[in-house]
Amino acid sequence: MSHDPTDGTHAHDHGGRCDHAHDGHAHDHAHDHGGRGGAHDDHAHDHGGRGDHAHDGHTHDHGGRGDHAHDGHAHGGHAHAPTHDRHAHEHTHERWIGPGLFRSRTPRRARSFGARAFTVGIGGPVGSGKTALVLALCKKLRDRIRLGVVTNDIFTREDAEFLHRHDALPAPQIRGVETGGCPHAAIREDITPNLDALEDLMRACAPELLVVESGGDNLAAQYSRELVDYTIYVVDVAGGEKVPRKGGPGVTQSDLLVVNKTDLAPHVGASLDVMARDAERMRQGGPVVFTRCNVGDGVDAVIEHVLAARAEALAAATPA
Ligand SMILES: Nc1nc2c(ncn2[C@@H]2O[C@H](COP(=O)(O)OP(=O)(O)OP(=O)(O)O)[C@@H](O)[C@H]2O)c(=O)[nH]1
Ligand SMILES: [Mg+2]
Repeated sequence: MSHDPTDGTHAHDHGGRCDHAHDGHAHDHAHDHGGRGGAHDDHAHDHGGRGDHAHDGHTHDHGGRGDHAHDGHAHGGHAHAPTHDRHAHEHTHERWIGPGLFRSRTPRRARSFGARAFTVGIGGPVGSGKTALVLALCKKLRDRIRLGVVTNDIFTREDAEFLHRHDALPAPQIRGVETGGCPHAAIREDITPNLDALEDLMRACAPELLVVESGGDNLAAQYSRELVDYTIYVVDVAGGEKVPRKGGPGVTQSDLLVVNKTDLAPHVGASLDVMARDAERMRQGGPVVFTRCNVGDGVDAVIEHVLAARAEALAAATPA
């Protein structure tokens, strides 16, 4: 993105990946920021979407976080510094008033699942056990339903390679995306590489259930509902008993919270009862599953939640 502070206009490049058309308009449009590059209260947009969002004189979706002021110029979750290189994603972060509530989280979008199967997003902090959960899901589900998996890493395809090495699925059913920048941008604001990978998988193997693993990130990361139909947020006990009560939208608004590495509780002085109580309170009773993903414990309960959500979504699917 370039920005001219003298006249307050800037054009968006979105890291070079958004040169695609958005329902008839190209996304490298210029905005007039009224000479100060600041208040965006006259327009907004959802950079998570590449399809059906309308720039009709500037409606936009900031991910259900409600009205907020844009300092600098924030786009769907983070405020950009005035100069941007392709991947030097220098930005300051927007302040949210709160982590949001489970019961008022953005609902799943009604859609047809022909072009892209029901999609589950797995997020969570670095090393919490996301890939271990993906592997366990693959092992337990692959004989029941055709799966496709997309992993995200910043500069490698390490997680995809790990899944290949452990024979999670036949090789063509696993793709790795190098996000090149903030992992949360790839699941929220600039989801095109992930959507492309998922749609490629559909063309190649027609999975009936898709899983996309985010790169490890912080407690504020959250998936766009345009990318995934169901969100799982994985935290781990080793991060400390406090993690569920610290909140963050992943903890409060994910469809399912997974608390992994229960075996490590005695080693870090964590009480699973306290974590369960805090999670229950923070999530207004939303579902929480305790797991040991590396050995598969608790993963059957995760599968039940996922398959129930998929069945519900398919029953409500719109025609293709
Ligand atoms: N003790 C224990 N270790 C686990 C468990 N689940 C995963 N691990 C280990 O934790 C480490 C990190 O697991 P990953 O699955 O790679 O974590 P991740 O969230 O995918 O990590 P990133 O993708 O790098 O953010 C690995 O060494 C796993 O073997 C568990 O339930 N208990
Ligand atoms: Mg991983």
